[in-house]
Amino acid sequence: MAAGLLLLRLGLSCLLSSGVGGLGGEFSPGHSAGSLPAAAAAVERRYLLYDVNPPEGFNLRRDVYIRMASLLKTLQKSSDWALVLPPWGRLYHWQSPDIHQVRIPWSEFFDVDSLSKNIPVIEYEEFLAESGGPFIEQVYVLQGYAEGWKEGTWEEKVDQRPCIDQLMYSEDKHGYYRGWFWGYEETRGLNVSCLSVQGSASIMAPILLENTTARSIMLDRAENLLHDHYAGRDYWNTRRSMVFTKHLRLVGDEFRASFLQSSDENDKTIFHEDWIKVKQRPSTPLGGPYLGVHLRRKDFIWGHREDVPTLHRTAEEIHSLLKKLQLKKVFIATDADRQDLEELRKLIPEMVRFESTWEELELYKDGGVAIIDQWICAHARYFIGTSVSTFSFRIHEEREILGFDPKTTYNRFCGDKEKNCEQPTHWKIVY
Ligand SMILES: Nc1nc2c(ncn2[C@@H]2O[C@H](COP(=O)(O)OP(=O)(O)OP(=O)(O)O)[C@@H](O)[C@H]2O)c(=O)[nH]1
Ligand SMILES: *[C@@H]1O[C@H](CO)[C@@H](O)[C@H](O)[C@H]1NC(C)=O
Ligand SMILES: *[C@@H]1O[C@H](CO)[C@@H](O)[C@H](O)[C@H]1NC(C)=O
Repeated sequence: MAAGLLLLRLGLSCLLSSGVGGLGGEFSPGHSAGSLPAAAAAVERRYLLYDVNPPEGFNLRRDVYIRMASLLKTLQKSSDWALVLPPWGRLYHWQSPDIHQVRIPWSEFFDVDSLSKNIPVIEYEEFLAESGGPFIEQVYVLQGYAEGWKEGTWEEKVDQRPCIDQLMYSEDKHGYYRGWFWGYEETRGLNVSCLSVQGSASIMAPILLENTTARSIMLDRAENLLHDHYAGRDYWNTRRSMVFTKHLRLVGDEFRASFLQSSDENDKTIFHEDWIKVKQRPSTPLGGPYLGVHLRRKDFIWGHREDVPTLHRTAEEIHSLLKKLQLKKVFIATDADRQDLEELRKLIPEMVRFESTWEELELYKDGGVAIIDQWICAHARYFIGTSVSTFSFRIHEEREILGFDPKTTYNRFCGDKEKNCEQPTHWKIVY
């Protein structure tokens, strides 16, 4: 189960076929830019849109963005494309009541100028304005192969196939397709069809370039595509371009200063907003004088996973780390429910948390609060997270970008009775 889970969480194909290291490697499009007619440059730009399976959370979606960005880079080699940023909303975990949490533009969470230095991106509302209305010419719903794959015979492929699951789109009386479309009810799809895919994101390039002339193409269930090259330079460039929006970073920094005696100057955590100018790993920072912890609870404990510890065991581990690291403070980011929080407070009286007021929550939204938590964990002297949580993975990456010693980053809690408690993999940053 663990390998399958990790596969989805990382979007890696190489975990499936042992010994084939080059799988999911760089893709070369069917034809080079040079073979295109000269007039191609004058053709209007085309739009790539995408969405992800509704139950998937914020941090897996951030990973799918990286996969789509590499597809876009492949498309760019042949013609002019822009990636349309799928508005945030209706996420299963964003359940704070009475707060409007749909149609949230990316600019609420990420610095769009920084994203633009990696690939051409536009917000959905810009797409509506630019493309002349709420129409998406072609929707491809991505799915696996009904017959599955045969063990050991991994090949990359994509084929038009009948839809396996019930289509989440329905035809209206004008023959247009209606669907979720990120909460934009007026949006219509002109054509919806299903594609079975097995492979990395860029296997879609020939289809988008050669099999359709649609100017706007949406890939739904885009998480079915894997990474072109996980943790390579292209991956890290896209990851580094995903700079959190400034106001959220500032809230995190103010919290560090007020409650954790932590400042960039003292901690030697230098963050360059203009990521493109950073050409090498920064010198190793010290980090703030606190232990950073991410405790994923909720659905991670409902399944009684053996790699997730009890709160009692968690508290023991935290206290032993504080002693070993000679730290007094522990910052805890968690999705724990009220009851768990009360118990945590008893077990770890020195716990520091970012607790937002209703007004703050309304302003930053659940996604913003999660980012603030991640930002604070990313600046800690030492971090320990939860096994196979993409929320924790994104903190690893943020610390890798800041240049932390991997020993202080790639750590996770072990289940109370876990025998082989393998620690997270160090994915080394590449510039
Ligand atoms: N503020 C905050 N929110 C959290 C924390 N841990 C989990 N969450 C919330 O719960 C969500 C995590 O659950 P999911 O929706 O399953 O997905 P995910 O973001 O891909 O992350 P994982 O499930 O942990 O792999 C996050 O997106 C947050 O909204 C935390 O430490 N702080
Ligand atoms: C794309 O076009 C090629 C050539 O016409 C065809 O063989 C292939 O089946 C098409 N693929 C899809 C997914 O439509
Ligand atoms: C819809 O798209 C599919 C895949 O490109 C194509 O085979 C089909 O002919 C299209 N249908 C219409 C009505 O255009």
